[in-house]
Amino acid sequence: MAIINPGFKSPEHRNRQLPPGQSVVTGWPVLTYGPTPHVDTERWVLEIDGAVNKPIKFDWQAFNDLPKTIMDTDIHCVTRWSKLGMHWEGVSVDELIKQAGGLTDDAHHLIVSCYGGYTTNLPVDDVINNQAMVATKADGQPLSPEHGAPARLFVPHLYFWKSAKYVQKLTFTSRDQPGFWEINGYHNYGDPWREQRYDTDI
Ligand SMILES: Nc1nc2c(c(=O)[nH]1)N[C@H]1C(S)=C(S)[C@@H](COP(=O)(O)O)O[C@H]1N2
Ligand SMILES: [Mo]
Repeated sequence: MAIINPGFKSPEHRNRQLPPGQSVVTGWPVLTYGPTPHVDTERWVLEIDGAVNKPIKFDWQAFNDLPKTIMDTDIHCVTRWSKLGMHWEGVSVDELIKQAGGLTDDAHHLIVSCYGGYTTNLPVDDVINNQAMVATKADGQPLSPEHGAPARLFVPHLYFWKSAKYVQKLTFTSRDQPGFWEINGYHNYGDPWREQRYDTDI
């Protein structure tokens, strides 16, 4: 007869849940380069521009009137912590692209700019088809200033530095443009399952 111990997780199980080299945390570490930007929703604007048919800006009200999406998923930081089973809410990047009249044929990369100056870059293929959102809530709560209030990009299948906090602008481009960590030794793509931490990783 099998003895069920709910506290036990086989290594195989752990391996399925956790990318290589990661450890589970129960809290939620804060990683922000430089001072925490405090972005008032009164002055917050999200801009979608570049290789779209109709560049568009949203104020906080207009953004919150858009249809919402949710993602239940884990997050993985390149500093080796993973947080499991989070619940995120926001507006999908698909919806934002739709609002901007769709992408033009030469839209291959997304360059993300933030209040405070942080930037990051992702392939368009990684932010469409319900893989990414501009998130306003995590685990049922509005984002705190430390975690990116009022809104951040959320792309959980890549290392968490791609999930830019305090997002201000999504620019679609034909050419890639490495962002803050990508020009400072980190991997250009950042797949946690392939352990693409540094620019020397394949
Ligand atoms: N604007 C901005 N976004 C950012 C960062 C930052 O320094 N500034 N740090 C990145 C890094 S390295 C990580 S691991 C995650 C951390 O998010 P958290 O502080 O909510 O855990 O945010 C990412 N987004
Ligand atoms: Mo990070």
